[in-house]
This record gives sequence, C-alpha cells and structure tokens, in this order.
Amino acid sequence: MKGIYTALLCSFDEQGNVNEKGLREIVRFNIDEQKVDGLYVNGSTGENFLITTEAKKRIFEIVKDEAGNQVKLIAQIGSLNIDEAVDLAKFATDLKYDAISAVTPFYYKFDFEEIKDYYETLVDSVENNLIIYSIPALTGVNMSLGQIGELLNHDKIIGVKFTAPDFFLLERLRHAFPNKLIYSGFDEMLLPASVLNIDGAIGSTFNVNGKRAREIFELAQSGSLTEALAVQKTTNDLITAILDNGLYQTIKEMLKVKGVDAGYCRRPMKQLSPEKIARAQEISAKYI
Ligand code: MN9
Repeated sequence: MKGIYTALLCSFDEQGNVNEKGLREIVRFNIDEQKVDGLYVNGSTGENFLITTEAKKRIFEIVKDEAGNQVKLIAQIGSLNIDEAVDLAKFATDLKYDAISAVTPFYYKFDFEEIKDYYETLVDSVENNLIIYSIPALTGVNMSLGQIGELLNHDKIIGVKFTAPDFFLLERLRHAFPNKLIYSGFDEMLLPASVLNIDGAIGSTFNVNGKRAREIFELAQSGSLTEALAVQKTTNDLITAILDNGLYQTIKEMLKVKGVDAGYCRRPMKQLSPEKIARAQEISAKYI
C-alpha cells in the first residue's frame, strides 16, 4: 500500500451529476499518464462532501470498474452521518477496495472519546483496514500524538493520511509507529515529509503532477536532496499557480487540455471565468 496516490477528482456535468465517461478518463489519465500507484476516491478533491450517498456509490463502482486491479484503491467513506459511513464502508469493501479511509468527524466539537468510537464503529463494521484522514485546517480537529497513537494501536487501523504542516508531530509519529502507513497530504510539502521517511503521499495535484511527485519521493528516499528540491521547486511553482487560479477548477481545466473530460465542479464551488480558463490552459501547457 506504499507509494504515490492521486486524490481523485470527479467529473461532473453542468447540472452537478456524475459524468461517467469523464470520470473514467480521469482514472485512465492517472494510471496511464501519471503512473501513480493508487487512487484515493471520494476525498476532499472528489468533492465528496457535496454529493449524495448514491453518487458516492456510483463513483466507487465506476472507479473500480475502470481501474480493476491495476492500482491500489482507497475509499474515503467518512461522514458526519455514521450510518452512511458504515453503509459506504461495506459498499466499498464489497467492491474489493484495498482499504477504507475516513475523515475525522468535524463541525461539532467531538471529544476524543467520540472520535475513537466513530473509528472503531467504522473499522469493526467491515473486513477491511482503515486509514485515518487527518486534515485539521479543514475539519478543525487536531489530534495529539497520543490520540493518533491510540487509534493506530487498533490492528485494522493501518495508517494515517497526514495533511498538516506539523513536521514535529509527523516525525514523532514516524518514530512511534514504524510499521504503520503514513501518507503525506500536502503536495507542496512532499519533500520535507519524504525526508521524515513517510510511506507515500496522497494529493490532488498528482492528477496533473504525479510524475514529479514520484521523482520527489524517490529522490528523497535515495538521499538525493538537491535534485529532489529542484523538482519540489518546479512543483511548487505549479501549485502556486493552481492555488492562485482556483484549486480543483484549475486542475480540471488542465486535464481538459490533455483531452480528459474532467467536467465542472459542483456548486457552491464556482465556475472559472473565461480569463481563468485561459490561465489554466497556460499553466497546463507550461507544466504538463
Ligand atoms: O488530499 C489535498 N488536500 C485538499 C490532499 O485538497 C484539501 C492536497 O493535495 C492539496 O489540495 C494540495 C494543495 O494545497 O496540497
């Protein structure tokens, strides 16, 4: 389960429905062109928190059907509705997803006992392993080393997607849990995370920059830090340009330049203006 995983975008039509043909093309582009090791399905990048349960299931089905066993598949099933999360965990497990992952429950200020109950309920509901999805900047949920450790002590909780700029905590986690999977979640910080011996990375920008991400990760592992930094610098020029123009919308427009029908983002995410579409096309021409 180690390696470079794309946080998969989903293609939606202008009405916000899943565009199956476009989603299949995004899967193919990631496997065939970006050569990633796996796909993280229905995460933030997949606009998971904006769609119905039915759409989430359809996306799990389409991605599994298109990817088969060519790459590893992780299903993000976390939800504030714990019954929905259990239902999705079973659904993805039946489809033979390699692991499930769940975002920390957010919005209400759950205490750790509640967070632990949520994870145990999810992982005990299926014959599958679970990866914690920690993204404090979006959820407001900050767990300590001891708390993450308490979750990781469960046999079937096999790792964490660590999307936080806290390298002290990341190093302590790595040290404390040499046999658990730690994935870096901020693409712009892949090099420093790789230096700390992470097992892989999961990122939105890998939809268009997966090859450079792999270079950074592998160069760091082999100790070629100067070379790795040069690739991270180019990557960060690209990420800066993407973030300035609108994250998911810009990645979708970049994919369209490559012939991938990446579609639209769902409301309330806005559409790009014609000027921003032109800018996304320039970014695509420059970096992919
Ligand atoms: O899955 C992604 N997080 C979000 C990880 O989209 C919220 C990252 O890949 C970021 O999009 C990326 C840009 O900041 O690092």
